Amino acid sequence: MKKKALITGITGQDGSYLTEHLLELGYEVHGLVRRVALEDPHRRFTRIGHLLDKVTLHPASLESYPSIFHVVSQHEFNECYHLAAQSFVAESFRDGFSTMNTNINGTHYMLAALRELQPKCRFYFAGSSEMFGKVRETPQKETTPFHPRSPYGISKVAGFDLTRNYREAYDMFCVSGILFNHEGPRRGFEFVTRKITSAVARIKLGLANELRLGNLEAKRDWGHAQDYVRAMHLMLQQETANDYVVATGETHTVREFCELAFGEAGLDYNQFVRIDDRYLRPAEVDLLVGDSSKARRELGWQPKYNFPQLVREMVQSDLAAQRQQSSASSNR
Ligand code: G4F
Repeated sequence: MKKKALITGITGQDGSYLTEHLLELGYEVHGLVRRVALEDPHRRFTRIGHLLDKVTLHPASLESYPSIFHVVSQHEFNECYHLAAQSFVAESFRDGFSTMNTNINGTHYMLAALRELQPKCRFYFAGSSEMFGKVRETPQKETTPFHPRSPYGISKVAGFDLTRNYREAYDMFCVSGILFNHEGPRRGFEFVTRKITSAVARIKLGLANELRLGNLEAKRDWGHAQDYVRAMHLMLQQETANDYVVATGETHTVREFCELAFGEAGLDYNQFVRIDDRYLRPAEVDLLVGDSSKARRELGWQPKYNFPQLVREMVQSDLAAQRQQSSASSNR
């Protein structure tokens, strides 16, 4: 019997990599998507366009319990990966209310529907290193106290607590992955890594001459999303439900990312990067670096990509895409 997985956020970076991984493992994959996305597949399904004939998509909204209840009542799922969220930290400062509504209620609705209809379905919650915020110790691990610094971080702490509460109160197999930043060529353009690598490509091809950024000294533990989705799956294959930190254990500044990314294209970042106060945050998370020894020991997980490989792949992919776009428009 094929295992059935339900993924919320299937159209995102992690959702698309996780879908590929589960399909390779022989799963039947279902995804929860907004109805507007189904009506605009060319624009909304760019990351899963190549998978559309291999997955089943269901319209539902994280803001509507009945729509989630309906999907969960239609199929018997073995595993549910709840990845969907308003995940851009800067946006959560602009509209904390909708971030909280979507992220907290959405998680609660998923858990409540599963408890009601399929309490045996294993549940994965996409926790975040943003929960550590103003870090109390370095590196951060599963026992490090949370001190979130943004509405987004607060919403993820609430989701983490909800997940643990369903595990403890209803004896459900519910786990949280505390994932540090994870990137790749499918990363959204609003996040700093992709903002940098896409700008490098435009600058290299003479289509732009500067890149405006905020805090260059912020430090992040950046891994590759393809590595991190393997950890999500492994967490749901364990005998007992447990939470895990997933991280590389290395930290780099945004400045270092710039240096490497521009260098990959033979450019000097000093000539192009400008500081713009608009990209500074009201409260910053200065330093993140994770200790994933529990995941490595218990899940047997380890990343395949290192930092320079991640940066290289992102820059090369953006250069190729930009070249293709430029030649397509010059042929028109
Ligand atoms: O790429 P970012 O926007 O990611 P951030 O805030 O660390 O959050 C990401 O990782 C979390 C896991 O730890 C996820 F939970 C979350 O959903 C998201 O995926 O910013 C990284 C750093 C920040 O310190 C930011 O202040 O880069 C700094 N930065 C400097 N200039 C900038 C910019 N970030 C953005 N997005 N844009 C800038 O111009």
